[in-house]
Amino acid sequence: MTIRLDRRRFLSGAAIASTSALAGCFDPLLANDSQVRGVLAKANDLTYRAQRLLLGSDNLAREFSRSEIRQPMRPNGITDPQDEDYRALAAANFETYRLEVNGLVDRPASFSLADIRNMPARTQITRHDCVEGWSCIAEWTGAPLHLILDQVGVKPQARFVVFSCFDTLENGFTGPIRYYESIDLLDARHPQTILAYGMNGAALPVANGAPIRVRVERQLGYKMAKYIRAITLADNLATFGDGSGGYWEDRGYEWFAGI
Ligand SMILES: Nc1nc2c(c(=O)[nH]1)N[C@H]1C(S)=C(S)[C@@H](COP(=O)(O)O)O[C@H]1N2
Ligand SMILES: [Mo]
Repeated sequence: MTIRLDRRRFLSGAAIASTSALAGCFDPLLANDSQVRGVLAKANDLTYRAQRLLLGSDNLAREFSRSEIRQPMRPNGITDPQDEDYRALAAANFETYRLEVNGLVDRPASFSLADIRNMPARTQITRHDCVEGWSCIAEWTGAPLHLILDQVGVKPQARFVVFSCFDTLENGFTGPIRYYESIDLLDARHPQTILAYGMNGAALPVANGAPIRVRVERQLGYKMAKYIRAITLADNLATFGDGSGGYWEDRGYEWFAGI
């Protein structure tokens, strides 16, 4: 576990030094020091293997009781996407929303919010840990991701589940850069990995990712993509964003952010 502690210390040190508190998260590697990147990438690989061995594939993250709910569920990062397609959906109360599921699947499909709400639901009270060092406890309700994966049929060569989001964080050379994230199939099929549409007994608020955000309870907050537009099964991450598996990963964060 020393690797993890070192990483945390590194990140919080960098966070204090950083002046770029973009959207409430920090970019510890803005300097793009390739040596630091290389070391971190190796440490991340070790952390990933070690934690995968320790955690096994089905160990549950701790769940809490209702009286332990610690609020507010502090909204972080983008909290009110201004993208036109998203505004139109929000104005229609997400009745026209479709979740696209594509890539390495046998039967690409799209699901309405009603489709997702009609699936067997799972409710869990869990702690959300942001890399910035704060945490809250909230109750989440949603459809287990494995149910959706089973409906579309995952091809054997698929290794990753990539979440594409509606919200734009910045404008890049080739156009707007939208949030995205990815996890492996072990986490995707984990019983606590849900596509959440409910929080604390009410519909998921826009600030927290309406209409759908993923919960990946054994990893840090930035893995839990909000405003999910599409889910793509892939055999590698090179063709998404800058190729590191997520918006923040492309800016130096670890891909495997085990808690
Ligand atoms: N689409 C999208 N998902 C996102 C973010 C974001 O900016 N956009 N921020 C991430 C970060 S850093 C955290 S800590 C959590 C915050 O979730 P909350 O707003 O429900 O607290 O969402 C994560 N998922
Ligand atoms: Mo975060």
